Amino acid sequence: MESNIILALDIEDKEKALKMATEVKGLVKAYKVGYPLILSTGSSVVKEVSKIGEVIVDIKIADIPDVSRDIAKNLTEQGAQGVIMQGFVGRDVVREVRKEARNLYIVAEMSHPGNTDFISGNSEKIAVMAKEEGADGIVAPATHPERIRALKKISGLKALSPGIGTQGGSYKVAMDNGADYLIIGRSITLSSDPKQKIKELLSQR
Ligand code: 3DU
Repeated sequence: MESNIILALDIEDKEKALKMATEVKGLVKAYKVGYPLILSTGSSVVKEVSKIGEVIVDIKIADIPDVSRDIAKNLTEQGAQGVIMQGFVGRDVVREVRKEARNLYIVAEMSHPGNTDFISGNSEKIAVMAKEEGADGIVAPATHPERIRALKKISGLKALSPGIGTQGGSYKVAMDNGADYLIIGRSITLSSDPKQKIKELLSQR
């Protein structure tokens, strides 16, 4: 069975990140590359990781439509198989990014406490928009698994769920609530045996 784990490569060192990616190759569905790795090593790291496996770039694009589209184009040209953007910026931005992203994942709701300040009150509308604008999936929090279920039902899209392990969410509970892919970082990357840690998680399926 194909792995449902997306490894968040939040490692601020290119050699370490590439070594980690190589070590767990075959045990993860994709690598998520975000600000920590890109800002410390340069965006060409996207291409380098993409030689090892599928890369989803998570810089949570949230700019005006034209700028957001050009960011997505740049990332796609560098080898990103998918990009993650914020949904709260609105439909016009989503439409432009959709033109340049191979796979487009839209953050509907987040895993941290401040999510309830502004985002969660609009997350259902974001999920509907994601569906209407042809996104490939939504990002929904494993820290609130009932929200994965609700937002997945509303959107009918695949759910990518971060917040497992270090942030308190559970791999099994997230899956039981409909998560299709589990975004996991530190509980794997900081483990003394990342491969074994992934195998333990996958054995809960
Ligand atoms: O907590 P972890 O180390 O497993 O990392 C989670 C990753 O998922 C991290 O890269 C973060 O940027 C991303 N993420 C969230 O944690 C929460 C969200 O709502 C969206 C993305």
